[in-house]
Amino acid sequence: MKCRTCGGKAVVNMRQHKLALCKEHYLDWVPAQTARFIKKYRMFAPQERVLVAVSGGKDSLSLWDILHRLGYQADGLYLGLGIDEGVGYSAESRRLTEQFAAQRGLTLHVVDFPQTYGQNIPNLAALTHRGQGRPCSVCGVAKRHEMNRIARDMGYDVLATGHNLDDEAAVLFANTLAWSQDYLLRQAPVLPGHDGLARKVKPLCRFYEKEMAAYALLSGIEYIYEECPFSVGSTSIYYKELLNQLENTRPGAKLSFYLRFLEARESGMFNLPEDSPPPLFRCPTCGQPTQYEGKCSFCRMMEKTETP
Ligand code: Q46
Ligand code: ZN
Ligand code: ZN
Repeated sequence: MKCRTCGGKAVVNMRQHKLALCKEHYLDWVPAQTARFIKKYRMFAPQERVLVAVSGGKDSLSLWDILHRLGYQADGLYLGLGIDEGVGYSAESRRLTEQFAAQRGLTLHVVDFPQTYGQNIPNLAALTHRGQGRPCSVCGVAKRHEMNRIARDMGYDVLATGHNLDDEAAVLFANTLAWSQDYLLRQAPVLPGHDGLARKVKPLCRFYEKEMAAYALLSGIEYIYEECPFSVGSTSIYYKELLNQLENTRPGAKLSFYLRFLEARESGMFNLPEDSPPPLFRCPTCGQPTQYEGKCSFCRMMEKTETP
């Protein structure tokens, strides 16, 4: 297999794009495509300050690397969830993230939940009796709250996450099975900011997971291979497997599922005006935007952990 650009030996063959590239040209192709998606979906302008949510995994570290290589002003935010018991997941992911930032001289903000709020995420879930053994819903509320808080307090224009095509296609599949119009409407490469809510962007949303793994590997990025132990057995992993089976027999199916959805969404298929989201309220405790009047879900959750 030969590189389409230089005719040298290809190391990556992307059947879905009918494209094979050598290492050098693959490492050029990924950032060039990312720059194209950032422009196409109007994610952010060159002078805007970007906060990248980094977990220590291949996608978020690659995203940070790409934005840095493209010359964007991108700083990192690492959230220490305190998921360590037996596995040391948080400790290792933090070490690799800090190492990545130090090697490139990048600015990294760290919020450690046990230190800042006195509880790790599994304990928070147990104390609030949410999640039935899986702390993911608590984790999601906490992460969203902290990401928005840091973006707002530190004056970032936009919050970027490393969601790839496999992530997006799995969420889309779940929302389509349930025909959840609200969720379908909220799934897009860019969610505009409003009422104190930071703009959110997903610059990697059109890259297959394996493309990002190849990028991280070929760029020599050291990342944590293990997923969070609580992701094992999740529905989203099951949907990813199903979509991979489909992709194996029909290369490109995953990408076309996602892109056709974006087109349908753009054409107004879901019948709700995207640019007029419902106005948000302000949480009286933390000042963050919230969907309903009164305390935000994070503050209500934290209240339950206080001993009377
Ligand atoms: S939500 Fe659940 Fe993830 Fe939080 S507890 Fe782990 S698996 S990290 S994306
Ligand atoms: Zn080449
Ligand atoms: Zn609040």
